[in-house]
Amino acid sequence: MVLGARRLDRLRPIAAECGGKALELDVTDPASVAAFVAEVGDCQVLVNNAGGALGLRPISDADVDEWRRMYETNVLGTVRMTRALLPGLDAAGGHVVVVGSIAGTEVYPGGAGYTAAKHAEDALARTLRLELLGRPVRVSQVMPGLVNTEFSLVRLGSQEAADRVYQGMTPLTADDIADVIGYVVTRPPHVCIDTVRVLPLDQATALQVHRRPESAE
Ligand code: 8X3
Repeated sequence: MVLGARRLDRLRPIAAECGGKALELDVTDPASVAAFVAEVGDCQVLVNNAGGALGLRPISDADVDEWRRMYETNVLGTVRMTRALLPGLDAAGGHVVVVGSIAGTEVYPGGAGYTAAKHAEDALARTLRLELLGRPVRVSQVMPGLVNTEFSLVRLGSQEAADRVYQGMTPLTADDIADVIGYVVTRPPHVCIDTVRVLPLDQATALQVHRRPESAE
């Protein structure tokens, strides 16, 4: 198992836990992708997990740099990694997993930069499946709803704002999503799980979330 991310200090303990190798990787940087891929060797499963949202500005106030960074990470990062590892995946009878979002099937005011990027990632995953028809490579997309990671901290810029996103409800955890990915990639070779939408029980759509009143201390 080879794990790639920008923050090696975060990655190393996880790699140690699962007996993998931790390597620095910035999917927005072609040189970083090339250096990472050169270290990978045979690849049977590629999980494109890098992504994220920046801000909640309406289109009338769009920050084009934020849009560009979201597109670079969510969409072009997935393109770079998939293109680079596809020959090996094809030879090995491999599996490409794209971690999209329910934002790839929804729109909401203030979310256009992120939903546009996730819609593009959805189009990418579906197109790849068409292009690889007849080849021994499975393509699966996992689309989570609210997962309590650093996602909202990065998007909103403060811990207080991030905490409000998950207030009064029980969000998914990173482990819940890893569990789904583990299930998807361990089916028999002729079974391709196309798309999985995974939401917390307390969420119906990106904006429709059931919240319980905070209990009095
Ligand atoms: C984010 C999912 O529920 O915040 O990828 O729109 S949600």
